[in-house]
Amino acid sequence: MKMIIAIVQDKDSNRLAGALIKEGFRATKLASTGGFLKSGNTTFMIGIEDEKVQDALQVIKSNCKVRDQLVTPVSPMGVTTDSYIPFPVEVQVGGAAVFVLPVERFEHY
Ligand code: 2BA
Ligand code: 2BA
Repeated sequence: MKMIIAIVQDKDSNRLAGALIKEGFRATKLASTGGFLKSGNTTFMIGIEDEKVQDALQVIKSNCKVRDQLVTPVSPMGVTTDSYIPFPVEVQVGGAAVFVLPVERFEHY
């Protein structure tokens, strides 16, 4: 058994949750925050049999889009000086950052 941890954009989370249910996968959704953008994203935990991992990854891949997002970097040392003008820069936020972990044991009471 494996645990898929997938961090996706909030905009894709409802569609992904619906698609996982439709395909018969069980999942838990957690509200999370990206460390870099400091904005909300959604973390899916999907406990799954080894042989179904690829199918679940395909569902994630086809329901999550890559998007560009503008971010204004914080000034050096957190202080804005005359010589530092913060320009927004564009970062590409992934469709999904996915980790597949081995599960030693699963109990369901
Ligand atoms: P929920 O996803 O809201 O599911 C609540 C209950 O609905 C489940 O109880 C199960 O009886 C049923 N259910 C869920 N998905 C189903 C599906 N695809 N087909 C048929 N019935 C389904 P539990 O199995 O006791 O799960 C309770 C909660 O534990 C779940 O809430 C979910 O948040 C989490 N969970 C269970 N199995 C999981 C897994 N393999 N991976 C990640 N989270 C899991
Ligand atoms: P955030 O940390 O808010 O990152 C959003 C996007 O900003 C990232 O997209 C990446 O393009 C950029 N970024 C993040 N950290 C950066 C850095 N130190 N330098 C330059 N650019 C940086 P993704 O890579 O697609 O990640 C989307 C979200 O997935 C992340 O949101 C984070 O919540 C999660 N994530 C990505 N990689 C992770 C990892 N190795 N461990 C844990 N969570 C991760």
